[in-house]
Amino acid sequence: MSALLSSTPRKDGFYMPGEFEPHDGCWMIWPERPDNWRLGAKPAQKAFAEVASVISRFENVTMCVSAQQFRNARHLLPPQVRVVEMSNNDSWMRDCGPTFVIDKNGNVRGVDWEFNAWGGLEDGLYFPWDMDAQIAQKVLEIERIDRYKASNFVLEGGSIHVDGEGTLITTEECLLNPNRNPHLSKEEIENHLIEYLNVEKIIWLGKGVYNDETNGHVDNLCCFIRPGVIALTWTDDTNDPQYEISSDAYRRLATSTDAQGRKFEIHKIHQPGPIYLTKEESQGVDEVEGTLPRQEGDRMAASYVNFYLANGAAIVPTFNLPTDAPALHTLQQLMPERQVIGIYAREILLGGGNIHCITQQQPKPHKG
Ligand code: KQY
Repeated sequence: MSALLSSTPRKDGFYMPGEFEPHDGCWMIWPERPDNWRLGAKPAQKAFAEVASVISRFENVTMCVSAQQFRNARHLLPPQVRVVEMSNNDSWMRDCGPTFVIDKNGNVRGVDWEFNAWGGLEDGLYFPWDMDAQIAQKVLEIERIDRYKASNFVLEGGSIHVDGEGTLITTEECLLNPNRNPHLSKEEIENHLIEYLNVEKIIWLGKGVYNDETNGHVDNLCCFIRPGVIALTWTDDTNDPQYEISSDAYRRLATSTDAQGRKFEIHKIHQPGPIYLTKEESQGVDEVEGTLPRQEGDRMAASYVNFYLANGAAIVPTFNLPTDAPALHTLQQLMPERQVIGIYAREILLGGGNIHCITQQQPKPHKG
């Protein structure tokens, strides 16, 4: 069974490990809504299937799929990917899935945050989001993993990164946005992060990637390669609005130390593009009231650092651009212990996120 716990991870000695630590597996949700994914989500489904298929070479993958899509997903996914029926509003497991926490005795538990579709009724990306809000609990029920409910605290998994050694990075643009937790002060938000992720030090960056519809999730801007080592999306073009955003993040990271007192080693990963939505792409999306429209010429929040770390691999979005090869090369140099694999991910980007946003790791608990 999956018990609802009334304590917090910190009180019980549980903490969120770094994504680079060993996994039991990876969770994803199958895309289908035609008001976010063009052409009835067919191209996106192929891209999601490729991501799942590649990750499944390295660790277990479970794809959560609506009843209507079960047969289609089962057909498009390789047999080693487990397909389970689960109602959903969209396909962003990073953000509506559970955050897994572990302890030193080999136990794993899950945190179930409040989810409001990136901004609720004020400027959320779709309505309703009730089925997405139940995904974390359902995943934990399937795995028989005990659950902490972070009531009255809205958080998406993509808005935080941890190093598993006491450090958390996030952005002010997202976590201090009044469309998430207007009832909480910055200090109260920090206290929730400390209690539910058991971190010691929070590093606040300013804004996320330019025009990111998540209000600046940190997982599109930068990430931990390992403790003390960060990959940061970058541009040298001083006329690009991303320049000031990335420069500010660089300055803040360079003048900080982590929870262990280390200075960060920061690696710049040059951004793709800029990439803009084409007329054909825009016309393929069913425009409906209440969902963020997709318009020709919209600049998309493309970044190579929105990658997923699987056991022994890094699965990196690519865009068929000249910037792909240098990004993959730099990431491979930074992670010689992993196979760095690029997947053409424009169709995922068109939905508003990328490979990290559609995946959620379940850590392998370890003893001592
Ligand atoms: O990037 C993400 N973490 C999620 C993006 C959601 C976009 C919904 N259209």
